[in-house]
Amino acid sequence: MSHRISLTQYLIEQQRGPAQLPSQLRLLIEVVARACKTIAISVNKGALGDVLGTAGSENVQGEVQKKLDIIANEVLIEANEWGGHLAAMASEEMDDIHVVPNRYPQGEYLLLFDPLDGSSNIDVNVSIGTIFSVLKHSDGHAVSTSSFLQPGTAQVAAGYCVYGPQSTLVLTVGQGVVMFTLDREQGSWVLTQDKLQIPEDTKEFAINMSNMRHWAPPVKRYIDECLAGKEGVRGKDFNMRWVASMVADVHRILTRGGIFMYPWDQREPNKPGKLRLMYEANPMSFLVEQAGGASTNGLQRIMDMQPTQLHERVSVVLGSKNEVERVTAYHREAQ
Ligand code: AHM
Ligand code: MG
Repeated sequence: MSHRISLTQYLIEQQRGPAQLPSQLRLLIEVVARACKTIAISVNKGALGDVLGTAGSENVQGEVQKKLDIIANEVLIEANEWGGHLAAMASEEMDDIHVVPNRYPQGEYLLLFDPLDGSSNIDVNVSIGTIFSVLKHSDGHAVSTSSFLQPGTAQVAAGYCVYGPQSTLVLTVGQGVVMFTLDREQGSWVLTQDKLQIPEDTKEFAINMSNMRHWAPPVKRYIDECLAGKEGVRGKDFNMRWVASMVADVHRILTRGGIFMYPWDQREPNKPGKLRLMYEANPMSFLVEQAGGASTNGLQRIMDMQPTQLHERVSVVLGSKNEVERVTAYHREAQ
C-alpha cells in the first residue's frame, strides 16, 4: 500500500520546512480540522440526528439561522477555546467576537469562520461547508473587534471543509494549496492532492442568473459575452454552474477552473455585495491566489482591502486569472 500522508504529518513537515509553521498554528489547524470532522458527522446524520430545519432565531445579518448553523458554530467554539492557541474568535453566526474565557490561557491567534456556508442547501442534501481564516493578534493590546480588522494579506492560514459526497479539507498556510479527504473508517484527514493549480483560462462561469436584471453594466457585459458563445466576441461556448454554496463553487474552481461571481447589485444598492469579507471572501481569496488564480471586488484585489467592520460585505469576482482580469478591466473601463 502506498504511504498515506495525514494532516498531522503534513503540518509537522511544514513546521520543519521553509514555512517554519509555528506549533501554536499547527495546533489551531488540527483543532479546526477535528471540529470539521464533528460537523461532517452531524451533516451526514441529517434527519436521523435531528439537525435539519430552522432554529427559530436570526443572526446579526438578519438571516434565519438553521439548526446546523448553530450546531457548527458551537462545535467550533468549544473545540477551539481551551487549547491556548487563540485570543478570540469571530463568526458569521455571532454579533460580537468571542474572547477566550479567563479560565483558559490566551494564545496569539485570531480565528474567523463561517461555520456552515450554503445554509439554504442544508435541508435539501446538497453540498455545504465550513470556511475559516486565521490572523495574528500581535498589537500587544487587549483583544477587541478592532484586532480583527486586518486586510486579507495578513492571513497566516485559511481553508474550508466541504461536506459533499466526500468530506474534503482544503488548506493554505501560504505555501500553495493542499487537499485532504476524510477517511471515515480511520477518522483521519488524508492528503489527496498537493499543489492545486487553477487553470488561467476557463469556459465555465458561476453566478446567480436570477439577479441579472439588477447587475451593474460591466457584469452584464461579461455574462452577455459568455452567453453569446462561439458566435460572439469570445468565440467559444461557455457552461454555467451555480451550487449556491460558495464552498462547493470554489471547490469546483480549485479542481478544474472557472470564475465565480457574487457582485454588487441594485437589490440593495447600499450593500457592497452579499458575501462577507472577513470570513468568506478573504479566506477564499487567499486559497485562490495561492493556487494561481485571482480575486477582486471588480476594481481592486480583495486581500488588499482594509476592513472597517467585522461583518462587512464585499462584491466578489474570483477564479481563473484571465477571466477575473477581464471582468476587472470591464469595471475599470466603466468608471
Ligand atoms: P450563507 O453563508 O448564509 O450560507 O450565505 C452565503 C451563500 C454562499 O455560499 C452562496 O454563494 C450564496 O450565499 C448563494 O446565494 P443565493 O441564494 O443568492 O444563490
Ligand atoms: Mg456563508
